[in-house]
Amino acid sequence: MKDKLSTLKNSAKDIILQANTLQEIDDIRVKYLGKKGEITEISKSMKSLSPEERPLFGLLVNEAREFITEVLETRLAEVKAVVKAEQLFTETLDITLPGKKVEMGGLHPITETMNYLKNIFIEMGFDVAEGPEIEYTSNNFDALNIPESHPSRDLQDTFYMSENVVLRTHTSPVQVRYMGKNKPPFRMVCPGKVYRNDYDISHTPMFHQMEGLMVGENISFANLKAILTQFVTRVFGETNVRFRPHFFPFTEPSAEMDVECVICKGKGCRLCKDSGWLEIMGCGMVDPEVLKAVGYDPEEVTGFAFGMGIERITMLRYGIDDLRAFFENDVRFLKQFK
Ligand code: 2NM
Repeated sequence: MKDKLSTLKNSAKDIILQANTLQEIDDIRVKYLGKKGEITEISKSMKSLSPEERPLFGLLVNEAREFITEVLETRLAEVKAVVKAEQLFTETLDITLPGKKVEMGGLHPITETMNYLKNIFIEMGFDVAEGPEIEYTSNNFDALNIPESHPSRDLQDTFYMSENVVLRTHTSPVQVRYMGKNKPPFRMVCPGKVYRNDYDISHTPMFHQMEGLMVGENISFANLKAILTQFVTRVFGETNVRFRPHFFPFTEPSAEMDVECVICKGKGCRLCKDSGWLEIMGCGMVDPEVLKAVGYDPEEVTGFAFGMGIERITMLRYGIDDLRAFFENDVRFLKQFK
């Protein structure tokens, strides 16, 4: 019996040392130590032994089981190490390969232009204010001297939320609110979205504006011309400008400001409709009625105001000839402004 166990141990050891896979090792474990394994079978022969012989036999069987277990475990660790090493070798990844490219986004040309224009005014000492896009008619029309009968108040031109509430049709209500909270002297601009019920090749129901306002003692049309000429020079470079008389309900006198055509430099072309000039903003001296409406005394302070469309200026800056490009958000278009 002792010899039989000794033979079993040796043959088990030989087989185990030749095992090369986790599966083989497990099969060997079952073959020797499993429920129907050889060690189990041998221990069954205990029954046929005399009581005196049994303790020694038990000791030898246990010793054989422990021996085989230990050899198995040692081999198992070796095979696992080999499997791991193979894995590390075959499953390497080349960290020098270029990664998947994540494209950076960029600002929309309207946003970028708005920031650019805003900064020019900030450098000239202007404050920046924003306000709600849903406004009272009192701020959007009444305080701005726009009469009840004015066509811009028409349902056809303005989006009404209710009788007294509209989507602002310009950013001027921000200036009305600003004048209610601040005392002159001040200079401020208000960039933002505005809404008009108008939709065709050259109009979108939402567009962007920036308006400005400077109020104080003895603010004059000369100050208006100086500030706006400086501004236009910063945006378009050294260029001729002109002011044409115009009418706005909220300014008196009022004017439109033109720059020499950026394409033909005044010679006349398709863009400027052969006039040599491009209209870029409206402006004027704040009407005394507007100053009164916000509680200022027009005998003490005067002011100038102006307003421009951001889409139009962006188109002139970048030579974009179709307004719709701004709203389609085709990445091939947007990418060009990164
Ligand atoms: C324009 C043209 C001329 C303007 C006037 C005011 C206010 F609030 F002071 F009355 N804000 N904006 C103004 C004046 C706007 O846009 C074409």
